Amino acid sequence: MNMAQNIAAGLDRILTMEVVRVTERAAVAAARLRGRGDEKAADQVAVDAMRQELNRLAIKGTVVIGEGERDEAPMLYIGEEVGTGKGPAVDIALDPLEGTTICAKNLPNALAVIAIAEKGSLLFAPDVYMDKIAIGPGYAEGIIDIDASPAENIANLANAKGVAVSDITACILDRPRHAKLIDAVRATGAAIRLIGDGDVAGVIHTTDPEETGIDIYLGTGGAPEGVLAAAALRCTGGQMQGRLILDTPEKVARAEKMGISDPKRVYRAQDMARGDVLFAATGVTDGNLLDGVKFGRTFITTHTIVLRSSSRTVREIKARHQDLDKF
Ligand code: VTB
Repeated sequence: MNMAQNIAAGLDRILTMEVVRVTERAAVAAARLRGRGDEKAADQVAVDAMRQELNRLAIKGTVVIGEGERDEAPMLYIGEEVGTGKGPAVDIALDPLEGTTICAKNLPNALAVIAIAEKGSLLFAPDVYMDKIAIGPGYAEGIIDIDASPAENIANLANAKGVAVSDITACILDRPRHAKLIDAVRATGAAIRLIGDGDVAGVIHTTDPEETGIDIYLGTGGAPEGVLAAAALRCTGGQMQGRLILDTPEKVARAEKMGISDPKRVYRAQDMARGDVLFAATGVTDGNLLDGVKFGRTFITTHTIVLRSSSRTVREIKARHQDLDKF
């Protein structure tokens, strides 16, 4: 493939391999602080580690989903330029430690996550809540609808899957704000997996129900996490809809500043992450899809999933790191 073809095909494919180091490194750093009850410290080391590795990538990257606005996050803030500056211009969404509380408590499914897309292709979302619904691949377009009731969505999904509603499991963040949603889902006879945090993993889990036991993701979580999850679904297939919750004039104004003119718009995965997208996640703690970092006496093991939308390739990379000094 010559240079022109490579560009026409989207992101430079070599990035798919390079990006692994970025999440591996953040995951190892965070994993050293698993189960210490200190969310901030775990997040901080993950941010530092991810930034260092990111700055070695041959890209001209702009963080569009990061650790926060410039004044609240010293590193990996929204708008920060990352990479060597010599390479393709790309947008980056990242969460060096998705599930800080999970990591601090050493519970399942904490991840180090990144998505890279062509410049201008990721939704520039404010850090507000987003209402989300997602299912995995293999279903006709439109069988879920964010405006339909949970009962309708679950019935449609069960029907499409060819199972009883009672065979469906929904993943929902365990929050008081979801009390009604939880009641509505339970009333259908479906099961619920309540998660403490980590709705990026929650959405991704719908893409492999046989492995994870989760068929559908429902409820409100962070909008930045929504964009990251959408990037993953673009690569694996599956359907997602999200709507920002802009329930105060201040939030509407913040969103407007970021270019969002219709506060009620429903975004599909392909609206949140367009064009060619790469997604990588390394397990920090053990989870349903990824093992957590393992510290051996002479080596460290990491488990990463790397996805690319244009080829729909799903790579799992188990790495044994023997040069312990590099972390
Ligand atoms: C979710 C979850 C994250 O934030 O997006 C959640 O995936 C939403 O916010 O791990 P609340 O905690 O206020 O419900 C996290 O828990 C933390 O970023």
